[in-house]
Amino acid sequence: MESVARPVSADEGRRERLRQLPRRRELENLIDESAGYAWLPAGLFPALPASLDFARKVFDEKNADAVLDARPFRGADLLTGTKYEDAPPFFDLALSDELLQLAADYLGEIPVLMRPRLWLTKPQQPGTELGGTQLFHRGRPDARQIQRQAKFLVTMSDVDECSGPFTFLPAGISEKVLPGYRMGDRISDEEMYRLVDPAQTIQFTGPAGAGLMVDTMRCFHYGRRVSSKERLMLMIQFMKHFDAVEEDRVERSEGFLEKFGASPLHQLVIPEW
Ligand SMILES: O=C(O)CCC(=O)C(=O)O
Repeated sequence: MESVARPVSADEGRRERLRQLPRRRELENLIDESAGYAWLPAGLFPALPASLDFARKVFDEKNADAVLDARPFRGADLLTGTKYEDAPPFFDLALSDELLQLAADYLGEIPVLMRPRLWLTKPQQPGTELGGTQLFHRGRPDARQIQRQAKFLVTMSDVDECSGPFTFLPAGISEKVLPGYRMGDRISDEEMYRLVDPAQTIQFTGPAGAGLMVDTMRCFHYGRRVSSKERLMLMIQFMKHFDAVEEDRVERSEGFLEKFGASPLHQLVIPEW
């Protein structure tokens, strides 16, 4: 009987490709599945210094005119990378072998890059009520179905307790508290700390250039409770192809094709939809 090859689905193709990724031994098994996060070891990301220089330049150019969101907790997106030309150094970091290895291993397939963002948050009046992402949450209210993503946060300024550090609970703890939790909903400290010892929260502080990979779908987290020192943060996130929300997708542009057009792997990371 004639055998007919079963067509390979897009997602299967992405899983198969995992084996062809360029790999660094030091990054193998960096992310503990039950924790849902990992600190990025300093010195292993050759594309990072250019991102720091670029972020500083964007900050110097835009800070004076930065329009903060009317809601004090939002701060400003100083830059949103809709295409390669908007922020080549951020895209070079996002598309680097090192970040792709970590994101792909965690998601179990060659993932899709979503729009990188440069966040600026500024001190707010003492006593201002907390809101939005300043409250514990996981997932996103506009896409509650998404269960997993790989988010990279890299400090572009020195961040300490006064600059509203990103603060989170490991996935193992997060997934056990609040069994009826609806993804994207906000939880007060009071409610969370009735269930969890505050000592179990982890704060992401560090000098400019420090990095964290965290699954914000699995780990409860908050940030931006800035008391006295502004914070500049680069956010790069990857999703599974199936989950990649339309409004955060990156456009495939001339600049991208010039640099990565010959790489079938990178074509999957910024696909043509
Ligand atoms: O800016 C922060 O530290 C919080 C970010 C956040 O809530 C998120 O990435 O989902």
